[in-house]
Amino acid sequence: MCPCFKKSTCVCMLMEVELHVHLDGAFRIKTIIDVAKRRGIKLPGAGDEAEMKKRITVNEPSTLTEFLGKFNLYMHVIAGDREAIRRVAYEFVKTKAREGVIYVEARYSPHLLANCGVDPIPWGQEKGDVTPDEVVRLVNQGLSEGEKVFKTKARSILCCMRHEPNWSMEVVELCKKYRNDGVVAIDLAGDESMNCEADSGHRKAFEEAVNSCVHRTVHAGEVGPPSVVKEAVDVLKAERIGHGYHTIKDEDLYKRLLKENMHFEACPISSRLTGACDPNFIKHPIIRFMEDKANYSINTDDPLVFNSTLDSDYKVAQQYMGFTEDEFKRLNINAAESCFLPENERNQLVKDLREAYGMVKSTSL
Ligand code: PRH
Ligand code: ZN
Repeated sequence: MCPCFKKSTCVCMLMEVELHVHLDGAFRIKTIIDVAKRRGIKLPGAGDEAEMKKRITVNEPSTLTEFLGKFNLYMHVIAGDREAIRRVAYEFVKTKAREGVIYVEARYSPHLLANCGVDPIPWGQEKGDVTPDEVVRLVNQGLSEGEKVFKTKARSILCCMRHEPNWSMEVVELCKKYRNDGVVAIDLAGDESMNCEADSGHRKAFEEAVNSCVHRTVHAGEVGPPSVVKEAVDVLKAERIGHGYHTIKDEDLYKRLLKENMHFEACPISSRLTGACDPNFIKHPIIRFMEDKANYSINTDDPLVFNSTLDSDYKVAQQYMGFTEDEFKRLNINAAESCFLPENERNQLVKDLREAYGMVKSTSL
């Protein structure tokens, strides 16, 4: 991303860290069409790329529930197909490398990409033989192959889904099993507007995560009230908050989280299109985060569905919210400091960014 925003071929690329992006919200349309052809799956709009894009993307402010419905249009194409799952993970890293991202944490639900060992089998798929466990192995392979080729470090976060508390214990067990193979944390995603209070299935899973030292982030305060954020922090022991915009409605909670240096994973374009925030960007809560020097990052969330890139999210912040190059550097350093890598790798990432931003002298000189 070019911090000067003026020259399309500017060489002053800003290195970025992205912490909140859903793998299954970042598939390439071309890949969905390709895989559908190979598998003989009929697509809406007869698989025409422009038509598919029109149907899948949300272009005007909508609701979180409606937005989540978009996944129904394409998930069945990729789910349950080993080659496709590995491919989307590999391509994901390629896309992020092109955007200037040096470290990314990709999140997804292993259950939503499986066609066996999951109840109910999602997306109306026939029962097959791809389990959530194998999904994790396939994604790990795709990400690590991508990392080798494109040099962007990629790790993953496994999502529990608010409407499927029975899956959550297995999610945390997968986090433990694959902690040395690319999985860095657990998340709770899905429709917060419908399942405000975390079910005991999620609570038990997050308790196990705490006991097993698995890092934790939770989608909270995206469309839901501050009480969901409070529950995420106090009950689920979240170390980062996915979105968290509505925290600012509870001044005491917000001040407390500022003091505790809680990291907010903000996603500006997403928050407008899901109706999470006022559609007028000049009223966006991340302006408050910026003014208060809060610990937050800027992320895409679901670039396929929002027809966005990390660049477009940064541009929105620059054009409508008064973000400066210095603030972009600060928030990326915050992201690096709040990432879920082991300490030595995290410190190295922070150091690399500082050097790239000209904030410290390179030690190799
Ligand atoms: N808020 C809540 N859930 C979201 C979001 C948004 O940030 N974006 C994606 N998801 C859900 C989708 O159902 C997706 O299939 C799942 O998270 C796992 O990536
Ligand atoms: Zn999300």
